[in-house]
Amino acid sequence: MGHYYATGFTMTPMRDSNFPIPVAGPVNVIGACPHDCPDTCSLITTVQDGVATKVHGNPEHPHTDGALCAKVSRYTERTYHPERILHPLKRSGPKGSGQFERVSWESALVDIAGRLKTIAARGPEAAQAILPYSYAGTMGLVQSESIAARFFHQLGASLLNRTICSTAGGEGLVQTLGGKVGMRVEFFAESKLIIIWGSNSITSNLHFWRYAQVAKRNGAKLICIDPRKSETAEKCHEHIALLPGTDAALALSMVHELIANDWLDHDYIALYTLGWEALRNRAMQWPPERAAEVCGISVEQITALARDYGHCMQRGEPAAIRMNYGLQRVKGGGNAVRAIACLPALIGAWRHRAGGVLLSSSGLFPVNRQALQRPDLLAGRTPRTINMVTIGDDLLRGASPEFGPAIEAVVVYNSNPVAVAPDSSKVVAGFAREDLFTVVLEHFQTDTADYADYILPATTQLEHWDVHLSYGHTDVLLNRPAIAPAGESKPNTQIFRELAAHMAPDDTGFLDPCFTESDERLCRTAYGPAIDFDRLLLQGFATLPMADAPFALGDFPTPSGRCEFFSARLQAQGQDGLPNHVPNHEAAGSSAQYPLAMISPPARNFLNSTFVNVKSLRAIEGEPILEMHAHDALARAIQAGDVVRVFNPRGEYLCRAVVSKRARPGVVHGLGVWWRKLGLAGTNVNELTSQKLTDMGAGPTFYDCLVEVALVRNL
Ligand SMILES: Nc1nc2c(c(=O)[nH]1)N[C@H]1C(S)=C(S)[C@@H](COP(=O)(O)OP(=O)(O)OC[C@H]3O[C@@H](n4cnc5c(=O)[nH]c(N)nc54)[C@H](O)[C@@H]3O)O[C@H]1N2
Ligand SMILES: Nc1nc2c(c(=O)[nH]1)N[C@H]1C(S)=C(S)[C@@H](COP(=O)(O)OP(=O)(O)OC[C@H]3O[C@@H](n4cnc5c(=O)[nH]c(N)nc54)[C@H](O)[C@@H]3O)O[C@H]1N2
Ligand SMILES: [Mo]
Repeated sequence: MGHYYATGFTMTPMRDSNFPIPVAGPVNVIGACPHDCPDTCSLITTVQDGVATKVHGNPEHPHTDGALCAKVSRYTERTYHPERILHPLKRSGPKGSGQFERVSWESALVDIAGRLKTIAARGPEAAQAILPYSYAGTMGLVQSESIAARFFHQLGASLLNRTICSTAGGEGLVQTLGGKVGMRVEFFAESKLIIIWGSNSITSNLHFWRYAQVAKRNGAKLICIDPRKSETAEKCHEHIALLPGTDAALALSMVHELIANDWLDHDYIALYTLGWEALRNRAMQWPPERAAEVCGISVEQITALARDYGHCMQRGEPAAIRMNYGLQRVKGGGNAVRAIACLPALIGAWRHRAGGVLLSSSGLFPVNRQALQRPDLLAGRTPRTINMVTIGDDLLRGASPEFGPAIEAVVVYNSNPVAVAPDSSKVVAGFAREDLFTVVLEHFQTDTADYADYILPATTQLEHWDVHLSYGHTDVLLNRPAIAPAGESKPNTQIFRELAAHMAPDDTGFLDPCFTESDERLCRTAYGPAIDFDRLLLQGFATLPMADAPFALGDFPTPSGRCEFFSARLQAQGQDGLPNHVPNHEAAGSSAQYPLAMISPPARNFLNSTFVNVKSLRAIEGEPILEMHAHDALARAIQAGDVVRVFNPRGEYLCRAVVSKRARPGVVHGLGVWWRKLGLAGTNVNELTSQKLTDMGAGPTFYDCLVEVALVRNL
């Protein structure tokens, strides 16, 4: 059975809601995993008589290597889920009641377009009362910000700063290495030392872990730096369980030790870095004793870590660091990433293709966002920007000269803010506003969709076209539709095309041909001539042309072309020009009333809040839990399996306690982003997290959160 590549699928202009679907079978259709995960797997969907029977990992794609995670191998269960939204729905009960009635597409589109037109007709100032809210439900470049972005640009709606995941670390990288750039992931297999820093690779970067395993078999040492003894930490040779938000102190102390022992590549530093003397002075303020105190670990752990790293330099062996975004969801997240990103240059690790650091590779992809998103449609208007992290406060804000108009309408797609945004009680109160008009494009009736005035049924990745980049490898992927759209669902692009058509002719700007560009065309537009699209159509993936060791001879994409230990741009913004330890907003041990630091990293079988409603996966996760150390449990008379109340001034959350060796004293773990309505008492962990922002990138501080925990006696 060959892959179903060409016949009928390509080239002919097609209506986007009318895919040519293979009728006989079985056939294999090549696609891409749409989820917000560094792995961006190449998928093969087996289709029999128009029905997707199985989703496999593509054995021909080197990074996927024929294997998928448990979640996506169950993709058909999600696609054919009995609760899939198949028709447009209009609210029929009170706001938030989750009661809806089926309506036609035409009546929904007429009503929604009418509401948006009425707001926009009051002028450019008032148009900003409309807000798009979207993130990475699909990472596809076409089904995320293409026609949707054009639509909101033409409308003059508020812009959205899409900060909820990675902007602190992203900015840290940009200010140090010059972009979201780094090692090619496949070369981790050749490393002799791999430091897995703020990442639970087995949960959230499985295909990287496969390369790390190859390295381990070839004698590499693996060290994990994570407050939690994660699935990954327990399989590494060493685990350093530092307190949340103390990574910069640890990294600076490593620099201290590299200097003290002269484990430095002086040539690399002289030729390819900027600000060495200044960094040196800074690092000398971080002897291991000081860092040990801040990080809540032993001096020996720090000196041993630095020795392992320094020895690679001495032996000429490649040392690699895999950071992930887990370490930058704290106040000092940007500084932490900067401090860590300085390390490879100090030992000249970049000289080797298996040395250096990788946090994100997304900056390596030559995506033509201007062409996809058409910011020129703003035509001189400069709408305000809303930070998606502070959606709770912003929905509750009245009009003011600083803020502009109160938000009157929100269009949500590819996101579930009521579950994933911090400080949920505010988010819920905001979405519950009677005078807010909310449209949600979704597959399911999520916590957010419960608050919608209209839910519009969107297609899944098996039902639409897209192209992808990856933030964990360096291949472009193509996704072909494998099956016809379920029910009356439509791709996001098509929904915005039809909304645009309903805005015209009142707003003739919506008659621009860019609002009728097909998905297949948009797939070509995304990379322009940078990628051989015909090859992509045939093979499903294409590797970016790039050097094996891109920074072996400096050549960083910074203004100076060097690795910038010192950043003049940061200093010009009034920031510290050097990386430093920036204590958490809510540092462990700083409050007697709320003595426990809570982090809430991903649960393995969910992806953010996606998959929580897939029964077989929820069955593996069981119920919402809080992992805590035996010492902290005992002090509160809590036993394994007890229902506990986790609380702070922002709210409370009921879940089941797991007394666990994964937790260190003083730190508790509220795993996963559960749907509120599938939790124990209708809330989730974000009831406790705050809307406070990071040092750089205006990002969220989900893992910078103090709580107290108490036993619940009657439940
Ligand atoms: N299965 C699964 N895979 C996922 C996701 C998911 O929800 N589920 N989420 C996806 C998304 S959105 C992203 S952004 C990526 C990256 O996802 P991330 O959210 O970065 O998740 P992880 O890579 O698992 O890294 C989180 C790890 O960082 C640790 N951590 C928490 N605070 C700190 C700290 O202050 N310092 C250090 N050193 N470590 C800390 C946590 O204990 C956890 O083990 O993964 C993606 N992949
Ligand atoms: N406490 C805590 N909170 C967190 C995190 C944490 O670690 N702890 N992680 C944070 C991080 S890293 C991130 S990235 C955010 C993620 O936040 P979100 O990007 O909102 O991610 P999801 O919760 O996966 O919700 C995505 C939604 O998009 C929908 N969707 C998927 N594909 C499509 C499509 O093609 N069309 C439409 N219309 N909808 C689609 C899915 O059904 C799903 O409901 O959450 C953040 N929140
Ligand atoms: Mo994320």
